[in-house]
Amino acid sequence: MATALAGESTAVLDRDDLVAMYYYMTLTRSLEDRVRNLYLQGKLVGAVYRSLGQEGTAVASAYALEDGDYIAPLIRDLGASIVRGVPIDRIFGQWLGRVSGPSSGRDGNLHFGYVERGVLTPISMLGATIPLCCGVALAAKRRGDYRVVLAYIGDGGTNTGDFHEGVNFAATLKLPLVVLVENNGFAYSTPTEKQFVVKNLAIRAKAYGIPGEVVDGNDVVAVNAVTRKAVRRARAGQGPTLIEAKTFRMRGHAEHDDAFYVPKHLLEEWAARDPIALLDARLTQSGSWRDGERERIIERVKRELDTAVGAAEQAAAPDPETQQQGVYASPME
Ligand SMILES: Cc1ncc(C[n+]2csc(CCOP(=O)(O)OP(=O)(O)O)c2C)c(N)n1
Repeated sequence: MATALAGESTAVLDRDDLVAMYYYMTLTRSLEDRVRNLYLQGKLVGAVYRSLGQEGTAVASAYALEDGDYIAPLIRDLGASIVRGVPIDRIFGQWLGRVSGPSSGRDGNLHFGYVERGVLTPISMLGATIPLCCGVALAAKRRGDYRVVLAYIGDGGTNTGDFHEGVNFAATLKLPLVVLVENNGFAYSTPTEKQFVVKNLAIRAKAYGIPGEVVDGNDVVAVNAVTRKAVRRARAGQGPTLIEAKTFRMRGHAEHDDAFYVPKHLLEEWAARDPIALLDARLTQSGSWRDGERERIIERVKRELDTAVGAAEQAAAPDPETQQQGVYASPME
């Protein structure tokens, strides 16, 4: 595994970056807590997916990108969308099915994109994300601007044919793509040992002829370093990298799933490696926190969430007359 603070590129992160990542992870976790509360209050339609315990992977990898780059988030990557600049009042608008949501109230969960900030809309068939990202990366290569596409995929999603076709295609054409596998132990109720027999999914990179990296997904410094290296490679026209971030899904697949099938000891082991607590400890041990800084972040997050939830609750529901808009390229007459 890549180790924290080892290697050339970690030095690029200063304490302000670490504090910023602490803020983004705290915001993501607290935002998802609020979404869960709205769900329990019966204010949301549909399932609530969250990234509890995995916030470090999404935040630290997205933090490695530059303006103009793209991400293709899945259901555990809300932190990446927040880092890339999706406003949180729009995110609540989405969850509440309001016109202020990026899908204008046509969907009520994480199936939204935000093109103005390079956030590609998730694809439900998971593995199909990778060929789609190949298309975006191919366009960037043809334009010659080499904007990088960071594609997220779960361990389960890597077992689809589309995933393999996509990575092979990207390798062959040397596309500016970074594929980040979030290996969180389970695909719904299926543990990884019932999905594949390799120890590390990143070893598959060898078969595509591209670099593969295994990283501790709860160590934000390590995740950021590995992603930054892959992004640099992609931007230099050297093609894709396959990163496997080892992390853990601390809730069920969604809030309706009590995860009875997840062994307790695994939850305990991973709780001791919580990414926010690890970063807090790092900042404390290195004497990097300024007086009251952590408390100010927690206050700021609370304030921002109060405002964002309030704005979303005030926003209108979509007008039924508009239901066919946005479904076809040109609306049906
Ligand atoms: C082709 C396909 N099969 C099944 C599903 C239903 N489904 C949605 S998420 C999911 C589990 C995905 O697991 P993984 O890729 O490991 O991601 P995680 O949920 O652990 O983040 C399944 C089976 C789907 N969306 N698409």
